[in-house]
Amino acid sequence: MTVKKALITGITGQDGSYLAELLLKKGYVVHGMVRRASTFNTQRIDHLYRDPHDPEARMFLHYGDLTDGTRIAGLLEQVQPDEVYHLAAQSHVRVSFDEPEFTGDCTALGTTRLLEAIRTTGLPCRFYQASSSEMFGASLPPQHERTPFHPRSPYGVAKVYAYWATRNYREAYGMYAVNGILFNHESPRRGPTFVTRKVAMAAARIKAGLQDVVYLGNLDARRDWGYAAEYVEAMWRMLQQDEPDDYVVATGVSHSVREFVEHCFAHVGLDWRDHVRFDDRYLRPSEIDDLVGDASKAARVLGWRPTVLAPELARLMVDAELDGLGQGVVATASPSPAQALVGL
Ligand code: NAP
Ligand code: F7E
Repeated sequence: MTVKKALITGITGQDGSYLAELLLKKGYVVHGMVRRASTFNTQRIDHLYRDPHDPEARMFLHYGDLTDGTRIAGLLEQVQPDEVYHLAAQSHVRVSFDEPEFTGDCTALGTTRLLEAIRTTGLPCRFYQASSSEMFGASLPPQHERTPFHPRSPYGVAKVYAYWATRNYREAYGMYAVNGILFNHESPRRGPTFVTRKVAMAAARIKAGLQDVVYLGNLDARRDWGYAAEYVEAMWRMLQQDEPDDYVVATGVSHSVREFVEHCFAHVGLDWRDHVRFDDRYLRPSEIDDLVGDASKAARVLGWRPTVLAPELARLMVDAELDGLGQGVVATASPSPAQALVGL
């Protein structure tokens, strides 16, 4: 049997790390595009890495950036993947209001650069686009594949562009290109400036006596939070179908930020009201009030169903933080000035 080759952009991110694990377990050879940084940015995949000289090595990393189309085309020629999972993006909604131009370049045009590179190299590979529930924005829940888009952030706007670019390449060139429209999904590997991880870290650190309060913004927003490790399975299934199509992936249940906070603090026996303070710098110029995904198509066609819902997710994320603190991983769990800048 021939071994399948996958190229993952964003392999160093939350989803990229879980997807790399999944594909390696399925016997794939995995290539990942990594952007150059002055510090190491591979912590989430270090446990998967083997020296490329090792005959057992099946994961290979390559430098590349979404803003560099020439490099992307060269990488595709070199790797010749069967499947491309395009997960890289400037993915922070709040930051996208500060950096709308870069977000558009990276998150919107980056997708066109990849699609165009696939088209011009003529590779018969399948393409997955990491689309987002942020595209639905102000459209009322429950949101499904036919719900109109009304994005509420530069990030959402960029993802709508990338969604349509993916559909256009499918329709215009017959490419196997799909959109996975994923609702919020979280894990202990979530970036520390997203609200679930920020709150899980704070609950654990407050319990351990390392800090006293955490500053948050809008507690009324409602999100449909699932578990990232389960969502990458849906991505893979989308690329194994006979025909390319787009799918919503979600739990179908929403909770307010306040409820998520309550779950995290209750898990460590604390009353959140004693420890949560408001800071308006975490508000967004325009917000999304309620996202609830209808993933019935993914259940029907892909056979995909989530099992971890928000209350369990909150507990598992807090437990992971407590474990980290128990093992003396205080440095990584401690907010730094740089993290504070981007909204921790
Ligand atoms: P993440 O943790 O923020 O990871 C983003 C990845 O993109 C990282 O590997 C990052 O590299 C890379 N990246 C950023 N800018 C880049 C550039 N200019 N060139 C190359 N790589 C770049 O995001 P995630 O939560 O795993 O999400 C994966 C994808 O799904 C993203 O496209 C996101 O927008 C989308 N999405 C996420 C959710 C969710 O709830 N998590 C929901 C819907 C859609 P560094 O590690 O060097 O920063
Ligand atoms: O915010 C509110 C905030 O930053 C969730 C990305 O993965 O999911 C993610 O985007 C909610 C918002 O995620 C704080 O206003 C309150 O209503 O965790 P978040 P997000 O904006 O939903 C979508 C689907 C993606 O595609 C994105 O890539 O929480 N909130 N207080 C806060 N949010 C943050 N970050 N920090 C706070 O202090």
